[in-house]
Amino acid sequence: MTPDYLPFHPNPKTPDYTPPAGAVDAHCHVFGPAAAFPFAPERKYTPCDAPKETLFALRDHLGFARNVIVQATCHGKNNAAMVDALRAADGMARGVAMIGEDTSDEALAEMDDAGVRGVRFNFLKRLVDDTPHDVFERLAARVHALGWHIVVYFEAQELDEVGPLVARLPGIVVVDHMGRPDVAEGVDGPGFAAFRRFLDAHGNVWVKTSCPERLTVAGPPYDDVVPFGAALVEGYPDRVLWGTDWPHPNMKSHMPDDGALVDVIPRIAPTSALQRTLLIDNPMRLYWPEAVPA
Ligand code: 0GY
Repeated sequence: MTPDYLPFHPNPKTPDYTPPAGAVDAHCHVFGPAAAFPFAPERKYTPCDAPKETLFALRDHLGFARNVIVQATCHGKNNAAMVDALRAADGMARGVAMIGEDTSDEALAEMDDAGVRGVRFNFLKRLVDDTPHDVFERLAARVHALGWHIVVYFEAQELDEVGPLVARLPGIVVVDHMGRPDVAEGVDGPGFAAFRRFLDAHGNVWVKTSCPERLTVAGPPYDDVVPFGAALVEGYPDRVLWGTDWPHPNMKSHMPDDGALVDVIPRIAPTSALQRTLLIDNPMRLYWPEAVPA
């Protein structure tokens, strides 16, 4: 099976920035290996294999302790590769699944046992076929009952369409990749202002300050994206997460050096207190609450 986008960086640098001990990479994926975990027939892209062993080695190399492994569309609603990685991680990984109405309560319970703590609703038309909003609402009610949260992936121009649904979802809702702003508009542009108003209005909505590599127009070292991440960390310190997005599915412009991505962290979270909140306190509250002292 031939991948139809760039392979992940073969040899990421050691970051100049050292994350605090216990840091969580709160957005990454595992893909395949296809021989064991075939990709979904309905997928919109074919990734290269990105197995759990490589993810765990990268985690150690970058100075992280834990991973949140997010189901990506290339595996569809078959969460087996992600669950296999969770079971191999010795409690040091949690998962976010993709499910449908045909996902049984038994399957949810099994995923919960493996460490899944959320579901992802993907609204990107280039990645998934449309799901009616009432289906998402029914799925949200089912997983809310398990204590899971919801991750949503949409682009800035879809906020008007998706925002009302997101506002109705129960519990914590995490928006992927800063809400995918149009960086060319600048941090004071109308799209990001609308996203910030949405965050201001909905205190249960969190945001991942991830993916400068996807959002940038200028390219590395992502100077044009830094103000967006910095505004979110400063404005919503208790509702931000950070992740590598390794192995960067579907990246066609350039493949980031994961070490260089880590070096963006102190530029968006300039104090050690903010870095601790972003990399430890927030993700631990969401994914390992049992390990957080009361
Ligand atoms: C990401 C981003 C992308 C892919 C997916 O589920 C996915 O296939 O999320 C993308 O293409 O923007 O978070 O990995």
